[in-house]
Amino acid sequence: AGLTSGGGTAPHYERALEQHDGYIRALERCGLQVHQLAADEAFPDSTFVEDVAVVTPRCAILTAPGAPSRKGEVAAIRPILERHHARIHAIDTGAALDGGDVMQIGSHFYVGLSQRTDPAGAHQLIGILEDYGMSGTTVSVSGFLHLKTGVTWLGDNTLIAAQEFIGHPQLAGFELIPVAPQEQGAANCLLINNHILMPAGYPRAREQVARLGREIIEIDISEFAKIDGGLTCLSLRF
Ligand code: CIR
Repeated sequence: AGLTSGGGTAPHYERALEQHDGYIRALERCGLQVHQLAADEAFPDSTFVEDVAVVTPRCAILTAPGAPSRKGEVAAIRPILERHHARIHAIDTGAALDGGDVMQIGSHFYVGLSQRTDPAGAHQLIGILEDYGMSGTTVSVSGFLHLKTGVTWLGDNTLIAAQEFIGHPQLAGFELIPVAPQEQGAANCLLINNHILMPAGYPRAREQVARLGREIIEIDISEFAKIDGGLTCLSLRF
């Protein structure tokens, strides 16, 4: 029952659970320890846990989700983050910021200005990051739900990017792997250690990403994609 921009079929629940298990196994294969959170039945989009917090090595920041139906997700994540992070900040509820708009590359954070993140939310986040010696810049987003729906980091100086982000002035200086319009879903990849998690079903993008020499793990997340979810959205990594 999550939010969706498309009018397609609803996710198949049992299949979604299986795909979620597959995602967890893939994270473990990358060497991560996974803390699986209980389902929060009050918030159907809460499986997209990336949107409610930005976790950095120096502090964690609770966001202010841009979708009204998702604002209540934040309260439940605070005590969980407190177990792992001593320094927790929060974006003011009057502003809007979704974690899906935050692309971290080292100590620099690219923050998408999208339907879900406004300039006030982005600038608050960047201010907090700067207090900890990190930095951030904004990137305008028009054709995607979030920045990372259309562009993600693959390590070194490389991004995989949908057309909108090719030649984007706020992302200058990167080597870009362009995804074809019919493979747009491939732009949301997830680099973990030396592995790249890719959504299954995008052979052309896979071939290009393979040239980077990292191990590719393909994961079928078709049921989450039906409600605009990608690989990054389903976890918080730290
Ligand atoms: C939403 O519209 O909020 C969810 N159905 C999808 C959120 C996807 N999250 C992400 O890209 N970080």
